[in-house]
Amino acid sequence: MRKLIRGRTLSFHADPVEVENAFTYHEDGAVIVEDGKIAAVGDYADLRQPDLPETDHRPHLILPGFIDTHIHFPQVQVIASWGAQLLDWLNTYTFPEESRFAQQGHAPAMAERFLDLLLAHGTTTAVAFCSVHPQSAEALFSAAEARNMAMIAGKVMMDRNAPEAVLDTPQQGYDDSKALIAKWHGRGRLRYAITPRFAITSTPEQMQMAGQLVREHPDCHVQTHLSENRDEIAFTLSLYPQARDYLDIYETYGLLSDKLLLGHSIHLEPREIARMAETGSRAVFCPTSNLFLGSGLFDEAGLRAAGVVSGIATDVGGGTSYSMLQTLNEGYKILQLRGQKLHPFAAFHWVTRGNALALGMADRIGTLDTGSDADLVVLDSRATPAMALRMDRAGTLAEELFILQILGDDRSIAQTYVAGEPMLG
Ligand code: XAN
Repeated sequence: MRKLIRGRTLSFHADPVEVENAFTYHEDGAVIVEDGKIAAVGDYADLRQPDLPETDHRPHLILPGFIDTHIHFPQVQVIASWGAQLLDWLNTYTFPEESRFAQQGHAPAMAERFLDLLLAHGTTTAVAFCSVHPQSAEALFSAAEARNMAMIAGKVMMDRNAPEAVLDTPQQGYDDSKALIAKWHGRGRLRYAITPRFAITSTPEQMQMAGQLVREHPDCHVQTHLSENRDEIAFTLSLYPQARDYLDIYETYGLLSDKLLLGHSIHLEPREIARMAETGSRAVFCPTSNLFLGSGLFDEAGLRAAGVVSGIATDVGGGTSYSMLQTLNEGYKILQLRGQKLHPFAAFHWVTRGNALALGMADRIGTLDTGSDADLVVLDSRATPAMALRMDRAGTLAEELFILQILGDDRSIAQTYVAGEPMLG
């Protein structure tokens, strides 16, 4: 089935540093979609064809769908929990909540709500932590498959320092992950992420098993957390006294590669930064979470200068919004506190092509290039009275993007397409 989607198309095609000069924008543009892929993008006048069905989104912008590189599916009912920093927050709210995913029917119900929320916020791909229970990953993969979404997910492996109800064992964690990989990895648009939660909740025996999974499945992503909070780092190092630093634990067990996504990566030692750059391991900036949990200020420019590739993510439910626009808003402010500037072109590059590059998937998602998957977001820059008023004084595309970046949220998502199919309304 071939169809045309009309609007102001915007897509990026270079590294973030060059991004101000490396985007393609069509004021009266169009995307032609065929069999879920982008068959062409360009000026409407050049692409229109008699008998081709058309959807007209003018004056809205059409971008590649947003990519969220770190989010916790079983935390949909933890978001906005009061008064704690990371370790307290995990013990008080998060682990008890994740234990509910053992209950029959809970994970499938939450999976539908979770994906509804992602799509309502313009997110078409997410890299998700599930609970320790394999049925939570089963539920998320099934629901994502039904919507044909490019979802990356994994059940957390965790065998200590949490309530019994959210613990596995090294062998169980390995066996469950292995079975999930066999069933879901590479099925349609789905991919598996091997997911040792973080070093605090995995014994050395479990880290060993995680390393074995990584060796056996080098094409799977790997996701965990690194250096989010000072108490977390101190506790981690007390559990692994041989380690040179926090990253060294993951290195010892063979987890470091360009498939590894290290959520937070805030309080890093120079050696850790150098090893991340050498191994291609990714840092993932989670601004709303870092502010909400009082964790610290991510050093985007420092990591970039050192050669570390960074993704950006919501980290719901430590994060306070599903919106990648609100994530950019808080990200802008954190970088201001660091004396760094997040230019709107770099920001929109980051949540589309930049995150796709961080995932090694920029040939398929995060772009409007011909041949890539037709995952799209349609953005309304005048979605609220405050935005409309501000837009009346905006003269450039950069200004418009910045208004979306600072004031936008799910109200600005006019439509979300997954593999060419409209998912809202
Ligand atoms: N470390 C974490 N950090 C966070 O923000 N959310 C979590 O669920 C988590 N687990 C370990």
